[in-house]
This record gives sequence, structure tokens and C-alpha cells, in this order.
Amino acid sequence: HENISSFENFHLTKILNQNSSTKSIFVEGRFGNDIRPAVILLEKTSFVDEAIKKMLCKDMTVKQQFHNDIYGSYEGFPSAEFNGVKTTIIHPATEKHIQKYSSHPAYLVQETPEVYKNVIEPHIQSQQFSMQWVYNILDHKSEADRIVFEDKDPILGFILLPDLKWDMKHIDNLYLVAICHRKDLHSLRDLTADHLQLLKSISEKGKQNIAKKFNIPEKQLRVYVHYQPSYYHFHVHFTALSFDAPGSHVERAHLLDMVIQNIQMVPDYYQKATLVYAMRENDPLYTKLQEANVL
Ligand code: M7G
Repeated sequence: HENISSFENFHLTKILNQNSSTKSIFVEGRFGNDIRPAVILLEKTSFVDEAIKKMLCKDMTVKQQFHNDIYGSYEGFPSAEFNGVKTTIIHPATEKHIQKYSSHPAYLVQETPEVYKNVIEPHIQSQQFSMQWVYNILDHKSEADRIVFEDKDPILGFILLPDLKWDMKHIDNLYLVAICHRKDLHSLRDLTADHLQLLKSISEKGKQNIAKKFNIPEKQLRVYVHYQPSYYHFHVHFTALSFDAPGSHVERAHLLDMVIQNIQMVPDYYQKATLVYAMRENDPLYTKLQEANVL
């Protein structure tokens, strides 16, 4: 997509979701006369220890709200360089992006192998997001300068790089993703004993390289896969253990070490297991599951 330098021509059409704990807001809008929607994700960033000394100087003005005895309440205005808001622009956004970033009630689904086969799998193909960004990374067409590690083997290889969600300024919200080179693995459901070597390699080399580059102990890395994922090209998430990362909750995250152990015990564990996850009402699969009497 084109590079955008300001929000001058932006028209806000809808607030999709808003969260005061993560201090983030997701909105839908349009740029200028372009009728294609854009989804904008805004997140106030956390403070950087080393920068705080520079921030608290004459360039930061304050407006007093009230004062009581020794307690003063102010609104502070740090200078622009300390005021950055992490901004993600998805443009043109599809209906599915708008859905993904909208808040809707969710319900837990018990996905048996039969439900997967009859209801979910047939729709994964038509329901999914474009995988172009993944192929751009694998082909070194985008984000090549951000690659932290690459194993070029077509079967066992993968690319490790910072996740879109990480601003790379704070180790405490460290977030990287490892994307495998092979294109035939879609999700946890496809993993069998044939993939143990790949999984172990991603786990070991991923942790080693992150630990080395970002100076964080390997044992402080949470390494997991999502089920369901948003993008059905197999990838692994690496986040800092201290970080309550979005998508690391129990109904979505499966620790890679436990996935490996499950497959070592039962080679077709993920073809036999009933997997439980949350499905939102606005997801087209929700209707399919209702029609199949699963929800
Ligand atoms: P997921 O579990 O399929 O979906 O993970 P989720 O987004 O619902 O968690 C895909 C991961 O890839 C997420 O952590 C995304 O933040 C990350 N990601 C998505 N996109 C479009 C990009 C991208 O263009 N570049 C990078 N580096 N990461 C991305």
C-alpha cells in the first residue's frame, strides 16, 4: 500500500474497539476520495527508562487540574518526540479486517476433529485473509532488513522477525514471529510427528537468536502458536514472559513445548484432539457452527 505521511484527508467513520487498559483504539475510516476503507490501530506506547530523563525537561509543559495539600494533579504535555503513538494502517482493509478489530461477544467452541473436517476446514480457504504479507517476507520483498534470523531450508527453514505488534523500543513487550518456509502447513491441526524436527528447530533457534540479539534470557520467552490463527500459514509467536501479550490467553495460545510433547506422545494428537477456542458472533464461521448445531 502507499506510504501515508499525515491524516490530513482522513475521515473517521466508525470506532471499532477501544480499550483503556491497553490504551488502544481501533477505528475505521477513509482517506480522501478513496472509497476503500482503512482500519487504523492506535496504541499509546509505554515509557522508556532511558528517555524519561530527557522527557522531564522545560519542553514538557503541565496544566494543573487541582491541588490539595501536598498532592497535585496535572495534565502533562511531553514534547513531540516522546509523544509517539504506535499507529498501524491497514489500507485497503477488507470486511474481514473490520470484523477482526471490532468488539463482539464471543463464545467457546468445542472443535472436534469432525467439526474441523466438516465445518471449519471447508471454509478456511474462502474465509481467510490474504497471505501476501507472508510471501513478501519469505521472498525478501518486504521487511528484509528486519529479519533477525533465517534458516533457508525449504522444509525445515523459517524466518524470524519482529512482529507487526512490536514497536521494538521496549524489551518488556518484546514480540517476534517465526514464519516457516514451507507453505503446506496451515495450523496446529496439520502438525504431526513428521514436523517435530521443524518445531524443535523453530523453538531452539528462535529462542537462541532472540536471547542473543535482544539480551533476554531464553527462559523468559513465551513461545506459542494460536488456534485458530488469523493467517493459515504456519508461524510461531515469541513474546516476553513479563508481557501480557494480546492473544496469549488460554483459549487461544498453545505453548510450542507442550505441542511438541503432545505430538511425541501421540503422533496424530492434533488430528484427534478436541480443540477449544473462542469464536466471535460477527465471524462468518459462527453462523456455520450454529447451522451445524455446534454453537
Ligand atoms: P495469527 O495468530 O495468525 O493472528 O498471527 P493474529 O494477528 O490474530 O494474532 C499472525 C501474527 O503475525 C500476529 O502476531 C501479527 O501481529 C503478525 N503480523 C501480521 N501482519 C499482517 C504482519 C506483517 O505484515 N508483518 C509482520 N512482521 N508481522 C505481521
